[in-house]
Amino acid sequence: HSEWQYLDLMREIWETGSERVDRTGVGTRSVFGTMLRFDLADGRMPLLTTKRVYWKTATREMLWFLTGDTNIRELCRQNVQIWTDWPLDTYRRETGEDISREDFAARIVEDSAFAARWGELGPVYGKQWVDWPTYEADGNGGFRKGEGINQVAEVIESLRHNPGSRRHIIEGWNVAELNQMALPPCHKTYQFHVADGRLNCALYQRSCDVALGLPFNLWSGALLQRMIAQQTDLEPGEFVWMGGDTHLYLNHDELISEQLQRQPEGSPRLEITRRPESIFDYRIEDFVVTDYTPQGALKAPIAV
Ligand code: DHF
Ligand code: TMP
Repeated sequence: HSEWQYLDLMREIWETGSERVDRTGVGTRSVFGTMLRFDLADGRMPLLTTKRVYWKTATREMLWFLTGDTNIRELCRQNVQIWTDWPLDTYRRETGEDISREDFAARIVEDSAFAARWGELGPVYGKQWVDWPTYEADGNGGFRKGEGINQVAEVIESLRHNPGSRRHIIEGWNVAELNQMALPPCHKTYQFHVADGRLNCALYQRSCDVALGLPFNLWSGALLQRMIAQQTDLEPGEFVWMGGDTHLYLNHDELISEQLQRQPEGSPRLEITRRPESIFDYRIEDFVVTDYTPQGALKAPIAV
């Protein structure tokens, strides 16, 4: 079962990882340079069965990336709270107000001016993926903004017209704009590859929270691959995930010991029930998961 790769990685990090102080102050055990591989044939997806993974939440996030949006308002509207903690942290620090997460998310939804002021993550994934900024000479020795680059649309074009290319890349790491981002991209580079009529995808993730982030990242990366495969009339091939600093937070100890006692069961499949006009026209109803009967949810605190 392909999920053993995830569990083995978790065990290896917990048992042999180097303990290091990290940005959040929580502390991690970490190994550097890791790889997991999943075959997406027959609709199979890297969706963990040893705990419940909220794949609809992750799917809503992926659809939100594809719109180019970088404000959490649309996510909060759909009751997706996976990005709320970072703007909330900034709000609490800057105003000194001890607002609850629920009240903060409600205000983001109700009050558009509040959302514009406090809900913005900066030029993160969505912006870089579909509207990477360019600059051009204004003729007076200065520069003006040029038209943004839609990397997602361009990769789909290049997969259709030049499948043999080794340059099918979507990049999130815009060096010039990192300081404006709430969090510099973790899943930073996607590369696509066509061989034998199949679309392969490699994802490089510079930093990985194995207990909370990785289950989402595996699902979402494979989901993007499936949508692009559908749009380019290719069969889904292999999904190769590569991690830089691959870590477990020390305060996830209970989740880890519980999850490592479980065994993978069943192989969930994803059906995409419609073929939208373009990669930008998918809706949440288009995705149906079958054969998913996960073991119980496991909660753990996220390091902000
Ligand atoms: N920071 C850290 N420290 N770890 C992350 O994984 C992370 N991920 C981010 C932003 N910053 C991060 C974006 N992705 C959850 C999952 C993914 C995610 C953010 C948060 C999360 O909290 N998952 C919980 C609850 C899911 C839910 O309530 O829907 C989980 O149990 O999977
Ligand atoms: P860092 O910017 O200091 O590396 O912190 C980012 C943390 O968030 C780190 O624990 C990795 C985690 N993370 C994921 O694992 N997956 C994600 O998709 C995101 C956004 C973050």
